[in-house]
Amino acid sequence: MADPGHADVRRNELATPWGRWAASDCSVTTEGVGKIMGTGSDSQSASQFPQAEPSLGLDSITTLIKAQLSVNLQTGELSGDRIQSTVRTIGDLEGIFRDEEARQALDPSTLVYRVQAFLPVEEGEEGGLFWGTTFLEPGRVGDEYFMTKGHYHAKRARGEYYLTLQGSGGLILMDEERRTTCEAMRPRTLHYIPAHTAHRVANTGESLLVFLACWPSDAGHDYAAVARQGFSARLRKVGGIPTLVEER
Ligand code: M6P
Ligand code: ZN
Repeated sequence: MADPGHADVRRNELATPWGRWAASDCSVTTEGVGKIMGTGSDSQSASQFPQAEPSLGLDSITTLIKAQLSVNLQTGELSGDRIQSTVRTIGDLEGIFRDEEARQALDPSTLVYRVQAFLPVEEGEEGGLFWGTTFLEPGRVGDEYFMTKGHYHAKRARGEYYLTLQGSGGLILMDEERRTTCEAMRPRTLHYIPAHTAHRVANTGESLLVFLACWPSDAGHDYAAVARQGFSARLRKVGGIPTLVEER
């Protein structure tokens, strides 16, 4: 038997000093002081729940604030209230890729990515946090990997976190001096996007790239600044290898 307070990931159970929960039985809520809900007789109130490792071994996390969100930690899929879904196809991404002719040669209905965003407060409201999942398909336009549009935050002094769930890719970051860098994304990599930094993600793998994101509700998206000048480097397949290539 696992030590109390340690998650037995292999068996997908969470052991606590007060009993065990199978992962599928569990959800976590932040309503009031919060409580752990289980379907079995092991249910306990959160006031008794220890701080250590409360989420290890869980398949999903649920939060109840003004609205409810459940995150499937295997697939990234969100469910609950106030979830906004956006789909971007090849046809929507004019002017984003380097090789516009190659983009036009593709079926415009080809899915490039979709985003689910949990917006518990109004967009633009100060003090809230948004949560999202991006599902980015594998593929290329010419030698450039499928990628998100990319944006600065409209309020430049706002950062963001990305956490990769599935697949492999590159997080492309560009500061206001147009210096571009890239961080490798693979399952469980956590990425801190500093304020004043444009960000976009490219899928460099052969399978779906899924990542979670958390950003301030008053950050906003400034796509226009990126549309005007683009990023100063692009992630391209060169000699079979994902390579950050500077634009001339
Ligand atoms: C992440 C977050 C979202 C963003 C999405 C897609 O989920 O950063 O705010 O909308 O990625 O990126 P983009 O908006 O640049 O297409
Ligand atoms: Zn952002």
